[in-house]
Amino acid sequence: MIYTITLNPAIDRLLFLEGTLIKGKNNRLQEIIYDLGGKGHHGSYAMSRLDVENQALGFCGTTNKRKLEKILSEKGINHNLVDVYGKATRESYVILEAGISGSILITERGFQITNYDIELLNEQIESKVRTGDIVLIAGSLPPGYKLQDLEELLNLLKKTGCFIACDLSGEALKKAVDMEVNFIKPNRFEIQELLSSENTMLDNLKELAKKVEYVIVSQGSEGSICSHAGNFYQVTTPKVVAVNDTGAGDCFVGSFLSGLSLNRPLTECLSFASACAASKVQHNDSTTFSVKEAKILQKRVTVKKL
Ligand code: TA6
Repeated sequence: MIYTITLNPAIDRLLFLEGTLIKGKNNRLQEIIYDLGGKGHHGSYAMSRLDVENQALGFCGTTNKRKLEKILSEKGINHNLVDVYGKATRESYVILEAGISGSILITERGFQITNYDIELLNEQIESKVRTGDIVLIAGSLPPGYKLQDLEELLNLLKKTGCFIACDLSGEALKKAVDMEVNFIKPNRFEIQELLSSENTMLDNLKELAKKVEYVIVSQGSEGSICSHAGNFYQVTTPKVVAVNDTGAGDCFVGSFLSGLSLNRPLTECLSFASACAASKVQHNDSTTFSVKEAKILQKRVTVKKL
């Protein structure tokens, strides 16, 4: 079983502009669409699309709970979220300019979490996760959720003997590395910040590989580099016309972990995840990708052992 944990959930509000974003001008909207937000939720979406059993865990504000629940249900995501009373799940703004590739993402900080909420979530996780499960913790930490809380959660997961994947950043990512989780996905800047900006990226990766079983360094349109079991792989991204890149990294992680859970060879997990993300960026919302399209794109992905 795979569990995803989204500590700081979101609802993505996609703002489609009539033209391009210009300061000092009234930038008119053509359309607004709501979509799932939050990195763990997106991971769950990818897994569900790939028919890999998973459950989305984490927090959910009660005041707009119906809105998030509706999106989760529409997307077919099995979930069991801890209610945080009197709070609203944040909205993230994804701005899409007409005829311009990519998106602008603006996020709120999220609602305040109390020790009581954290206890409820930890209890739930403890009762569900078993040896051999995969647990993905993804996205930012909400206000009130301290590094110490993350450490407690990681310790709790370690005790179960599950595979721990973390798509975190900043101090939270550092903590995940210190605690030697099984998977991380820093970008090329984060890996330098984690270790030393004077080292080459590959040297830093070699250093990280001593602590973390799978490290995937995302390099945007240049693809990614993965380290595992003493080997290093350069993975390309098929060239496509990007419409909305929001959620592409999450789609990669969800698809990659799906492949691992099915015991697929690493090179196949990497090429398929890269293809799923390439399919995702061609769609205009935060989640959609086509499995059929990904299978075709996968043929254009190369995975080269370095
Ligand atoms: O990666 C995309 C996304 O999950 C968006 O859906 C958005 O809501 C945002 O990231 C949240 O990121 P954060 O790092 O604040 O958890």
